[in-house]
Amino acid sequence: MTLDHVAATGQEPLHGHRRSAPLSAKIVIAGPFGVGKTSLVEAISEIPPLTTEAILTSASLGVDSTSGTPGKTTTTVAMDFGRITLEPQLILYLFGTPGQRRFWFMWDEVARGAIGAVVLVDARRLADSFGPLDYFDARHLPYVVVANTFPGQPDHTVADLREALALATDVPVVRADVRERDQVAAILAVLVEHALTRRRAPMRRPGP
Ligand SMILES: Nc1nc2c(ncn2[C@@H]2O[C@H](COP(=O)(O)OP(=O)(O)OP(=O)(O)O)[C@@H](O)[C@H]2O)c(=O)[nH]1
Ligand SMILES: [Mg+2]
Repeated sequence: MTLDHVAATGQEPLHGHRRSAPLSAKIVIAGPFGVGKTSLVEAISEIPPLTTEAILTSASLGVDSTSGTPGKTTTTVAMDFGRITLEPQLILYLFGTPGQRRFWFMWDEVARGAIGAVVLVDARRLADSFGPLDYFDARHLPYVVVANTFPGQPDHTVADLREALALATDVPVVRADVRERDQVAAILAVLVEHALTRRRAPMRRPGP
């Protein structure tokens, strides 16, 4: 993705003012409980990330299982926030959603004004991601799907994941370990590219 690419849309899609000023955009990091949203923001943020972690209590036992992530002791109760300068002239503000269902009412606030979303999935429990995917489909917000790397996960191909999650053909699907900064940077680049493509699409006219 280049800034010429941004300018080529002809509609100043991000929140920049002048060609010489950095452009900025808001990105949502979403997905079900414990799928790695906070880990992603912490891996890439160039500022100390703002997190709102609370200790998991017995109240969530039987509702949100940590059996697949035994090291997890906290959960996000409001949001995560981080910033990354993806290119010298492109700053992304990352907003992670809370994963527990009882906090999903916050998603509208967290997602407002975003150009796109990263939807994390855990291949061991794909059905948990249907709600988050439906959320962004209903709002026509572009997203990329990231299958986070967990131990003991089934060896799904990207094609398998696309079919199992009933994704549209243009939705990018990648497998990654979101604790790895370089992998997160690549995911965000794919998302920005995808969001720009989706913004251009309505302006396309049939050829002669
Ligand atoms: N093996 C493995 N573990 C991961 C990966 N990403 C995150 N984890 C671990 O899985 C857990 C995920 O925790 P979080 O990053 O808090 O997940 P979250 O989606 O923010 O969780 P909630 O906010 O509670 O919904 C942590 O214990 C991480 O250390 C990964 O790619 N591989
Ligand atoms: Mg979290």
